[in-house]
Amino acid sequence: MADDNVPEEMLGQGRPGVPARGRGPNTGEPFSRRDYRHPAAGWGAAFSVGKVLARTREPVDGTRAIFRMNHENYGFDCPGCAWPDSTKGLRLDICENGIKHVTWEMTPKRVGRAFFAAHTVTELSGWSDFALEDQGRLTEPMVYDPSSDKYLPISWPDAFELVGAELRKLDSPDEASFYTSGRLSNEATFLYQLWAREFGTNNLPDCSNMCHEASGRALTAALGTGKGTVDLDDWGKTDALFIIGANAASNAPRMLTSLAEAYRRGAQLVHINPMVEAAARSTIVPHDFLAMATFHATRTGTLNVRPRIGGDLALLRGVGKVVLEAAETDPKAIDREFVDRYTHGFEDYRRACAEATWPELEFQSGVDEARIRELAGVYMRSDRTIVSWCLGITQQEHGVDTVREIVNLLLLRGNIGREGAGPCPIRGHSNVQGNRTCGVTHRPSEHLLSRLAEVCGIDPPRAHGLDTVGTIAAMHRGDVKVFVGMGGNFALAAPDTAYTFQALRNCELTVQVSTKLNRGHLVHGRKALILPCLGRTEKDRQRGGLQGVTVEDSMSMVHMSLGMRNPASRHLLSEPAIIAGMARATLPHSATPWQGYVDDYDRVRDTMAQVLDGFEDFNRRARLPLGFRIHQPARELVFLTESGRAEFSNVPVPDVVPAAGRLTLGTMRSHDQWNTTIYSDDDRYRGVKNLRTLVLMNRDDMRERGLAEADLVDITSIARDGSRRTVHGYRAFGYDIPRGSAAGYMPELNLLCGIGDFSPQSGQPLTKHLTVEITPVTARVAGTDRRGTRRERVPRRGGGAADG
Ligand SMILES: Nc1nc2c(c(=O)[nH]1)N[C@H]1C(S)=C(S)[C@@H](COP(=O)(O)OP(=O)(O)OC[C@H]3O[C@@H](n4cnc5c(=O)[nH]c(N)nc54)[C@H](O)[C@@H]3O)O[C@H]1N2
Ligand SMILES: Nc1nc2c(c(=O)[nH]1)N[C@H]1C(S)=C(S)[C@@H](COP(=O)(O)OP(=O)(O)OC[C@H]3O[C@@H](n4cnc5c(=O)[nH]c(N)nc54)[C@H](O)[C@@H]3O)O[C@H]1N2
Ligand SMILES: [Mo]
Repeated sequence: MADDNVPEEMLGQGRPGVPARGRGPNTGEPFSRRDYRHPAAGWGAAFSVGKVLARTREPVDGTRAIFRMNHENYGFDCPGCAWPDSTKGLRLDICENGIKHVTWEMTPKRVGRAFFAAHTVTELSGWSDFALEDQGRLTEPMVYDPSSDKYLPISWPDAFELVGAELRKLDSPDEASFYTSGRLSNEATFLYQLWAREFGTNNLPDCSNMCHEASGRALTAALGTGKGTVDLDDWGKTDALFIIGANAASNAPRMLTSLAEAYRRGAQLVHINPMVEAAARSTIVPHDFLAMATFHATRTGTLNVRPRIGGDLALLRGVGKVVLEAAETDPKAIDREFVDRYTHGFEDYRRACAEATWPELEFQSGVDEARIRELAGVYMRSDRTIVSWCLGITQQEHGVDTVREIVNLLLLRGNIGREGAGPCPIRGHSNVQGNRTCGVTHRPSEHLLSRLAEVCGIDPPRAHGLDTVGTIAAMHRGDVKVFVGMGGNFALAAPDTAYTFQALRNCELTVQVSTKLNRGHLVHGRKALILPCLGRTEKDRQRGGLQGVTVEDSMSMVHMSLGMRNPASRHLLSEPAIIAGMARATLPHSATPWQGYVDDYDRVRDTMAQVLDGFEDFNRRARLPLGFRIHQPARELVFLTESGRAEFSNVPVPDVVPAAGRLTLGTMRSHDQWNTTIYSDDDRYRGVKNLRTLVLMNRDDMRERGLAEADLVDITSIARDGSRRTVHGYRAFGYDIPRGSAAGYMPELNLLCGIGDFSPQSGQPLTKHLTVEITPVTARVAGTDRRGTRRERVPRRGGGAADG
């Protein structure tokens, strides 16, 4: 086919009538979708793990690594997610997706200089994203050569000098932006932000800007802390757990263990989600060998409440309304003493609840009054309640307000600062929380800046910097000229793919510190570097000996992670070494002991202990068997807010209902992907095989559009500025989802998220809230009828025969 090198087209742009291909392997096997009825994890997970280990062709080493993962004392921290490790000592606390994630990093395949010599960037641009990552681990630094359109080897010193020279050339340090993805260790994070701030900018966008920014902002405003207040022991003591807007079985599978344990204890497990995800049903916990052998499943949900997309605030307001009504006759319905002693703004919140009418709450939430009352009943009968949430709440226009509404409810019954109770955001990347704790933020506090000035002797800029969306817009305008990506896959993770690609291409220099080849290496600036680094599983040897790094999990536990494998290539450097190399080249007169820091990470930790609150005696405490928990004032009922109390909020219930003919589309992950890394085109728990370019719709919404199962559709988003973006050739499937709501996969559907469509409250792109029109295909594929399309083979590319 002539269009082989146009990835945008294979993704469904510009080719009406042709089935779109996703960013996964596109094996060409027939696709299907049917309901999955088995328990989560269990044998489905075991088989899937077996397949992955077989594919990496090293089951023995793979298995050994897994047995070291997340163990107290000298394991490496699973890079899969930020769910905390069990504190009950040695226990095989692992999950299917963690194993996939680790073995993905441990692949024996390598992308060396011969590979780059054989392929131009233009050619590689036609490969699928799966095919790019599937080439294996990067082995040495590479620089883009425009004359041959290829990447050529470059020495580390020359690479550093190129970065330094480009940065020194800028008119202002604010013409550079320094992105982080949440994998980076605490030590590397600290050095990274030190480099950016010593250089002179707070342009430190991170993946949090697309992830839990809303949670941080809301919790800070309400409780004076950016983090949740509960830990895993609290999960073991709670009476009621609310899990809102999360697909835990796929994205935090180790949570299944806690849910199963809670169920056995008799706790209520409420799932609030437009879709009934696998974790809302039952599980066979993989390390419960007896259950595995006898197929004995444990329930992991006791109540499902299914709001429309964006309907959570109205739903939670309704719960508050019921609780406050009950309090009029039953003083125990709320914890009046707690409210009086520790909170502020209660009367205004009470009024907001009283003024909200049931028709409005039902319409905006999509849940009827009886169900809301049932939910409130569960809440009122529970003495200790934990509310946890993830992206279904945060990637919304009203994400901050909704997290605050969660806190409102918790405050009503004093569910903070007590065992078994509190707010619990479920973070994504394994160290995304640590990145923020250790200084990566475009809105640093005056306190952090003055500590940095005093301890590190730098003069950090005081003005706030650019976040992710702000960085993209500034690159697009030409105001940011150098982009450094410290991990991650900015090009695909960010919204408005076409706009973001252009923004990156406008740069003078793009630098990507990565472990694997990805789209960000192909969508680059005039000059471009790929700098390969050690992965978390690998030994990090420096002059001072073997080094460990620390990470912080979702529940503020900080602990050591020690790599155990030999590096994928002897040319790899650690992330701290790469950062220090770039920093020295950028700041030739710097008084910061960059080399000393790299020689021995204890020295970085000693400095961190002086700069960061809660890191006192860092080196010793990091080496405790289970690490340590960062002191959390809100947990002790100390609220670092202006009023010194926990703050109620009282915003009006927002209008989230799509206009007639339109739907709200949320983008989400499949079971077989890790953000932009896609392992296969299957989504087991949603019963999908071999297809990513799909949209799950309510069956009545399909009927209304004349759509039958698996029909090809065009999806057009309508941005707030009125601009439209279309993907062609997606397939519609009927799914148990509320009317007016629809779902499809990220990162493919980032094509539809306009750059201006972010929440003014958090700056987060509205990737769970795209306003779309879904219509039958505008042209028919020659030779296929409506139903016959099921059998049709999607053309192969990328990882297929041509380049595999
Ligand atoms: N295996 C694996 N693990 C991961 C990741 C991965 O890609 N793969 N990614 C990691 C990262 S960075 C993150 S942030 C987390 C993400 O973890 P999740 O938040 O679970 O990620 P999503 O797949 O985006 O799923 C969002 C969920 O929100 C629901 N939802 C959508 N809209 C709404 C709404 O309006 N209200 C409510 N109540 N629910 C809604 C969807 O139905 C879906 O269940 O997982 C982390 N862990
Ligand atoms: N439409 C839509 N878009 C979204 C989301 C959504 O739900 N919908 N979710 C958003 C969220 S929650 C997040 S967190 C972002 C994720 O955005 P990112 O964090 O930028 O993306 P990842 O896919 O996690 O990054 C994968 C890349 O990280 C590199 N990598 C892996 N391990 C290491 C390592 O140890 N060191 C280094 N230096 N590099 C490494 C590899 O090269 C790999 O290709 O995406 C956001 N984008
Ligand atoms: Mo995330």
